[in-house]
Amino acid sequence: MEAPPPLSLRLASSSSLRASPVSVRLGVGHAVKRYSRLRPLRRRFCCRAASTVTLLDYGAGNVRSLRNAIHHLGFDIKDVKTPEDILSADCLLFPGVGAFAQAMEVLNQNRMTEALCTYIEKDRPFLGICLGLQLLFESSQENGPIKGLGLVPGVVERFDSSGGIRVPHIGWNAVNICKESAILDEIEGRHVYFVHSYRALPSEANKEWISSTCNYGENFISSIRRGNVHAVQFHPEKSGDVGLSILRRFLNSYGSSRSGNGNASKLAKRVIACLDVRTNDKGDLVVTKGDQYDVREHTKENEVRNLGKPVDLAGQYYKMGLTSFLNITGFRDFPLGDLPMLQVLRKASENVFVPLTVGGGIRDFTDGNGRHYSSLEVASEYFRSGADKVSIGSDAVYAAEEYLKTGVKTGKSSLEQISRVYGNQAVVVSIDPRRIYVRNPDDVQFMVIMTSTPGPNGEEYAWYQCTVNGGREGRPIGAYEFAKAVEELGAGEILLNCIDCDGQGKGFDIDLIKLISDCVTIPVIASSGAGAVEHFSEVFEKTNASAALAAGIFHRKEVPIPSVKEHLFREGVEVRL
Ligand code: 1PR
Repeated sequence: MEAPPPLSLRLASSSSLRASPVSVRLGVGHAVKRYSRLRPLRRRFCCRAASTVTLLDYGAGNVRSLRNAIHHLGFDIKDVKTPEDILSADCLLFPGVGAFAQAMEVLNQNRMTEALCTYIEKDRPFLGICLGLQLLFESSQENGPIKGLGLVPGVVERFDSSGGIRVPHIGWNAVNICKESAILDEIEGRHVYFVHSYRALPSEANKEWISSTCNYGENFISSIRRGNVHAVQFHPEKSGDVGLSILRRFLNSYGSSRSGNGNASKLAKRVIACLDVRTNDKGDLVVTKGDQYDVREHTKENEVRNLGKPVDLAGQYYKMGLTSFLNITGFRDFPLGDLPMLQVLRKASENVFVPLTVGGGIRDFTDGNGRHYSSLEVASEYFRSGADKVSIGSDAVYAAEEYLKTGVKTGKSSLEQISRVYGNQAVVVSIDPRRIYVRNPDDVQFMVIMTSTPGPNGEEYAWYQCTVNGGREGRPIGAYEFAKAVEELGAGEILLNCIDCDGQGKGFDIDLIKLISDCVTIPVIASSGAGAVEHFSEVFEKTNASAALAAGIFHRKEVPIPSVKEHLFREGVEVRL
């Protein structure tokens, strides 16, 4: 398999993948002058006439979702290859996923910076998304300070988690429209999808630009607009129908409007459907479901439990919520050789406009021909195939063990490599712990808790042992120690499974989820054991989980996702309906 191109405009491939750490030392003040040269509002341009949208894809993260959304809305795409492609664009989209420094390095290396500024200063139709908004500001503190395009006054800084908010800001949140923005007319009271750790704050100097703010511990800038120049911090291509309407309005340059009538007011709790995917004995890729991780039917044939086709189920879940794909045998396969899984992802992402997380087998790998692949290459292929976030399981356990032994961040682990290039918001760590009962807390060196479900011999204490390879091998590290270590190594979110509860339908392991969600500042997804809608309100009531995941009850259609959301709504839990 040809090495994926490095983080650069999809011009020509080159040999080495690793983006060299960059930081451009910032001289103060000169950037500010730029925006004052912006010409005042003159006339509104229209993309519809063009029907071809120019896309500035600098190769980081999941731009495939935006491509799918643009095609879904009936437009063709022209990729930027030269600065002239920017200047001659009728309508330019600039999606930015990943890290600020890398993005600026690629723009500077490809002489795109000047062209981009000129295009925007000419008030040409422009829509920046996420990093595509942040790069318009003077600079960012992300691995910096790093100089930005300097078109909008202000510095992009990390959310302040000292007040207890979890960073990254991941999930569905509401925006407050503060000026007529044309493309945002329909989102008042609706949830849109955010995934970021850095944000720009409103100030006297940039207030004329701001079209909406969002509250997450503080009011930050969620969109700007000036004339035909728009940019949003959230991801319209991942915000379901509301997001598609924003893109449609920009591409159709506004068109008819109707006001939003939602209930959105703050960051919503997320409900996630998980598809555990593997090949069955016939070699077909199926959605399976473990019974405490045992995915084989307890029949004479002992087949792999088959609960449906991945793309079909993903398509069904799209309308209702978020989806995760876990390639549960990725630890023994080589993911880049597992074309069926990549094809499933590409196919599923064509019609799924909510975030997709994909995991399984992400690690450095040497194939049968002795060709070495880095975990960054594996993750890049998942992102290019439509993943918004990648989930790392076994490889993160080994990295944490090494880190706890040496106390040194080598920067070489898959976790560190991928979060450095794509941003920690794109990296989930999946934990597969098993509950181990002990008579006395001093019996083990790991964090032990008083358990609310006594052991088989009445033990009152338990610790949670991490496992690898799909629960097949226990490791000398506790879930508590592991969670804290991976947060330090760059994880942006934790998917907290529980082997004991998996597929049991008796509810989430509240003890475990409370232990972990109280010891990290990144979002935690509760997983394993959901059997009824009440289990979801219970976990949000009793723990600081930011999301709750289920599999069996959704695949077997025992509990429809909408009924979970309606129940949570009735219980006063903010959810995206
Ligand atoms: O270790 O990086 O190759 O990743 C492998 C990934 O596959 C990990 O995320 C690991 O959690 C997952 N995995 C491996 N083996 C299994 C298995 O089931 N035998 N499934 C497995 C993990 C657990 C949950 C499940 C919940 C909810 N799936 O995601 O969906 O327990 O189920 P429920 O609602 O029915 O109770 P690597």
